[in-house]
Amino acid sequence: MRGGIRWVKTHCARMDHGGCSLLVGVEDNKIISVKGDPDGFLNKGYVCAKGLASPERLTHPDRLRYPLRRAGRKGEGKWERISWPDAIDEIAKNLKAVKENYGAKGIAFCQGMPKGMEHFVLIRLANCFGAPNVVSVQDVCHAPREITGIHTCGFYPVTDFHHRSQLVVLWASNITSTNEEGEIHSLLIEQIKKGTELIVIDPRRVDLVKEARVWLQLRPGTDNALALSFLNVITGEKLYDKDFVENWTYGFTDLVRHVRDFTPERVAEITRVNPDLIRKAARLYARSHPAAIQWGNPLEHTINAFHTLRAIVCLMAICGNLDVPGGNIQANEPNVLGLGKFVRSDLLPSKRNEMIHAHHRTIPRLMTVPPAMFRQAVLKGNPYPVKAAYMQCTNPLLVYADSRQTYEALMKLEFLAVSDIFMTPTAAVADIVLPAATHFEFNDIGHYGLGHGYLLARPKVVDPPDECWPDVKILSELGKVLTEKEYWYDDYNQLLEEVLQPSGLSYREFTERGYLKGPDRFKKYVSNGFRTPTGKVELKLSQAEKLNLSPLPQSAGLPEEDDPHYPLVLTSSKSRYYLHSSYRWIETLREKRPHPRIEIHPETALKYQIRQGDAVTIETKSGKITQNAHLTDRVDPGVLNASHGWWFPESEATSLYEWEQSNFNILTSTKKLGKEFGTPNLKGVGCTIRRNIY
Ligand SMILES: Nc1nc2c(c(=O)[nH]1)N[C@H]1C(S)=C(S)[C@@H](COP(=O)(O)OP(=O)(O)OC[C@H]3O[C@@H](n4cnc5c(=O)[nH]c(N)nc54)[C@H](O)[C@@H]3O)O[C@H]1N2
Ligand SMILES: Nc1nc2c(c(=O)[nH]1)N[C@H]1C(S)=C(S)[C@@H](COP(=O)(O)OP(=O)(O)OC[C@H]3O[C@@H](n4cnc5c(=O)[nH]c(N)nc54)[C@H](O)[C@@H]3O)O[C@H]1N2
Ligand code: SF4
Ligand SMILES: [Mo]
Repeated sequence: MRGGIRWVKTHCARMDHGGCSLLVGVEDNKIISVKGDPDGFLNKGYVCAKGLASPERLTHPDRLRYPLRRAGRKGEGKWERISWPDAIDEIAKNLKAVKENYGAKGIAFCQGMPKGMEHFVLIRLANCFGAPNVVSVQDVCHAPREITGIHTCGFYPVTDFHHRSQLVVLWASNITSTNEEGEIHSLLIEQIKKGTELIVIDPRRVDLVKEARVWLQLRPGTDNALALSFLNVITGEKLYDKDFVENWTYGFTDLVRHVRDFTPERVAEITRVNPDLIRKAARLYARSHPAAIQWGNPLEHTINAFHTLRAIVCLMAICGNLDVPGGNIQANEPNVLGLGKFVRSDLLPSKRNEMIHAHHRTIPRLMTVPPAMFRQAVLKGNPYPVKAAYMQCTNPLLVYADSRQTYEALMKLEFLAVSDIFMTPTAAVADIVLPAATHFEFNDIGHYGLGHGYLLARPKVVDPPDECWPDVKILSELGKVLTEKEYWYDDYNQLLEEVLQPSGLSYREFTERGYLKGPDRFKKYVSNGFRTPTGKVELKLSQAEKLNLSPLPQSAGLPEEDDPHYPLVLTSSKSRYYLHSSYRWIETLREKRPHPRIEIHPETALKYQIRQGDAVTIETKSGKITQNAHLTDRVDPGVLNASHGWWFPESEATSLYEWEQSNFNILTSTKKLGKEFGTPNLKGVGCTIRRNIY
């Protein structure tokens, strides 16, 4: 019997960090419609193309539906269907064997962008199992911003779009495409309509440049020098907030002396930005109150991430924009279970010393292994061997810098299990592939642990098909076999109740409310001081020596030396139609962006005899790939913007879905890594191009 349409309110997820409230129409266990919820706390009715296409993930005919065991050589594309008990057994048997021979540190638990509670349950499983190595893409995604914030001002300063800003700086943030971490751009657009001004710092003329008072079209990978130049102008012209600086900062005179050399003229040579524009932007930021810096992900794609981000937090501080409404705030979390307790860090107090990267002396607060260091452990046994990995929600063959090194590492692992919703190049070289249930198919909590001060309800809307299991269930079942049963529940949904318990709400009550938000409280430092060793914003780090860090933000100039063989400067950005390497197989999205494209200025195209749509070889010192030319004056003639995350799900399994063909990370390298976070240079890489001749 047909039941008619039922509308369920939930939040979008796993198409980016998530955040938009959605109204989902369901009929007979099938989603037939998705709409933006006008009452959405973050989106006010907005929904993007990915959100609208998101139910197609559930029903794609090629979706993984049963656990698979490798039946041929690694990567040969031959599989046999096995039962869940057999899959769990086989994973447990292999992980236990490695633990016996090499210790639990010989196993890596790998996660991509955190997508929901599965991320934290994975860390819990690793802790319960005694395994210190959770590998994550955090080295290029948020860890540098969060940890640098904590060292400098005691918290992670997030943009407050919920209160009026006089000015917003979009610094390496293409918010109308990426809406990252729930900074859904509709909130910003509302503000712009009411008169909020904009500065855009981006090598490309992104959508919001048309609304901007100033656009700094810098050379990719040079934000570091630019930020120091802002500090030079603002301190030199005494445009800072004097009361704040006097009462709440440490090391101001040292910083002033330190940035004296970074004049706009000198920095213009590095950044290619006109010195007068640098001055104009710095003055505008300093004179606007409150002003917020929406700082994006490319700031983390450099070996100098720590210094760049330190300089930017110093800017927020000296201009009096920290923890004020409409500035960069310390979001207050709702009353739910703390992360440390949920992930059971108590069970593995030795983790800090045992983690792979502790041996490389990265910044001590970094609790996940940088992927480059994980691969060194697999390939060279440095600092000790890693022999097996469990991966969920990630596609390392596309998303880690230096894809060939990733390939070698994956092939060398003695055992690899991958949980995904679709066969990917990474899953294709695994020993066991697990069919995950995905968003809309289980109860989940969004934005837990992300530091934005709210939790979003993502109640289940439909049942998963066939034998797809939510990751949290898979991890719980593995936990019961690999670790003490007492850490797990008969019903994995209890893990969600555990998180919510301090709030006094059940999961059901939480979903009725839709979201939980911490209180709006600002300028907490007035009563408590900043949570740094000096109680002030540490423009100069008071414990730099102890932590093996530079006390003041440094500049290393260009990300790499100019090389006449590679005269063009390469960067990349995320596509509004995809999430990293995910979802090239969703038809309605693929129709919108069928090919990997590289943005080339028409003058440059002419010089290299390239026409619109031509297949073009892009070559760096590390390798070469092919993408299709898209001629546009959005980029400077000296700069190219390529697409990240491309593979071809429609091609042969034996080619690993042509993982090498257009994959941006074939062009990147891990030879140089940032000392603090193990981050490679992904931006500002020297390259050359030519038209492919067939
Ligand atoms: N549609 C979509 N949304 C996403 C994602 C996705 O893959 N697709 N990924 C999600 C994730 S995990 C993240 S971390 C966020 C990231 O979201 P964003 O921070 O917006 O990241 P990007 O798109 O990489 O880059 C943002 C802008 O920086 C510019 N840029 C490139 N190089 C440089 C540079 O060297 N300096 C400066 N100043 N700007 C530069 C690019 O031109 C681009 O316009 O988005 C999230 N949302
Ligand atoms: N050169 C370069 N490299 C980059 C970046 C860049 O800008 N340039 N960006 C970096 C950043 S910011 C990030 S966050 C990383 C992203 O790194 P990843 O998070 O590894 O990226 P994705 O390609 O989105 O891979 C996610 C995988 O999860 C699967 N998946 C989706 N839903 C589920 C689910 O419910 N369960 C399971 N088990 N699997 C699911 C998808 O099918 C997909 O294969 O890449 C980083 N790498
Ligand atoms: S912006 Fe993000 S959260 Fe909103 S609908 Fe699109 S993918 Fe979903
Ligand atoms: Mo990310």
